[in-house]
Amino acid sequence: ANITKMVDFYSQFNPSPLSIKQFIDFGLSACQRKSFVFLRKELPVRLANIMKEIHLLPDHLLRMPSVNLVNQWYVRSFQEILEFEKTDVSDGVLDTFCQALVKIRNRHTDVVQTMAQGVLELKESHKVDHQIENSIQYFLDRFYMSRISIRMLINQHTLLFGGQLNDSRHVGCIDPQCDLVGVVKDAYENARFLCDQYYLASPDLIVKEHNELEHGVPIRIVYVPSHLYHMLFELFKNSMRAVIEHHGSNAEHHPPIEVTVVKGREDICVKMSDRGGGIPRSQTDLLFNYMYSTAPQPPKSDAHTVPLAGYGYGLPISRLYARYFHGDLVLLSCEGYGTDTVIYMKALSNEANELLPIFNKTSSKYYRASIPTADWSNASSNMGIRHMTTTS
Ligand code: W6P
Repeated sequence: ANITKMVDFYSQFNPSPLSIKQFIDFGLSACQRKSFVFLRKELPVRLANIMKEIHLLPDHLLRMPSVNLVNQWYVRSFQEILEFEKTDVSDGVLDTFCQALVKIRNRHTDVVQTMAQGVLELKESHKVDHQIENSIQYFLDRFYMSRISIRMLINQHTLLFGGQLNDSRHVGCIDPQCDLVGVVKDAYENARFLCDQYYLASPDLIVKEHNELEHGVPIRIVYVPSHLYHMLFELFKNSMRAVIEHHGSNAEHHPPIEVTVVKGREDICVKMSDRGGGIPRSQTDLLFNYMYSTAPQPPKSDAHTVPLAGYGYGLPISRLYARYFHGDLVLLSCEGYGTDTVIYMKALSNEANELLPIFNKTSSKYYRASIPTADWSNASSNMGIRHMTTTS
């Protein structure tokens, strides 16, 4: 059957979101056959759902060589998994499937960079209006979320069944007793290393821990430590840069970055507070805007010219990691003083469900409809002239 028909077929199914609890139960019962049978359907469904959206991208973007390349990777990976659609399940097939997943994961390693390159190509060759910018923001959030989820499925399967003996407490890439403060300190140390290298200075860290349910007991959570690390490392880099640049790298003293880690009944919160001078409220949304964050990489001729933070998709993708299991990442700045960022996570592993984009009529509308902006007053349409308006 031809590829378009198969994509159409699999895109009719909605992806099946799993909770962290289900990932763990699945991993502990560890039945490779069951996992194989689930994935040979679920992976094509998730791939097909997002492949349909790739084709709704603005034409100019779709024609950029980098975007084309990414699209080809998806087509090839989709085809490779369909090879297993109707096979009998033997040990040999299970092994081949694992190898296919590893190959697919490697093929898609540079998707984020390559899409960013495509956006850059578009910016440099065409005028990008608000409508196009909106579609791209909408698409990339969904596209990267889909990618996070597909990689999660592949990682779980290959870690559980890929042959490496499992001698840790981890269930695939999930740590059922993840030491949150430990990950905070680890991310801090690594960001600080970069900060020291670049600025010859770095702010200290103060960590406060509050376990509301079991006072004094160290906080442990059920989570994917690599996702947590990714978010924290990104936030630390941004906070450190703000602090050092606001106070000057020669300053006698830099105010520390304070991290408060809290476990409540429903939420787990990690709040990071810097006194880096903050940013105007009008600029906070821009930090999560892919178009705005797409700048040419500065030349990497020597280590000291690599900026600590502020280029690339670090913040919007960190927010996707938080949202992936129904958490969030929010930023609140007080211009002139500093910035707070909060990572929210679900405290209950059965509430931590994957948040997945689904392709349907509603999602396709976003790529055509213009943004409604005419139902609130705005300064530019209020130059002392009163218009008569009609509702239609
Ligand atoms: C700032 C700007 C920013 C972005 C993300 C995280 C922390 C901070 N601090 O000043």
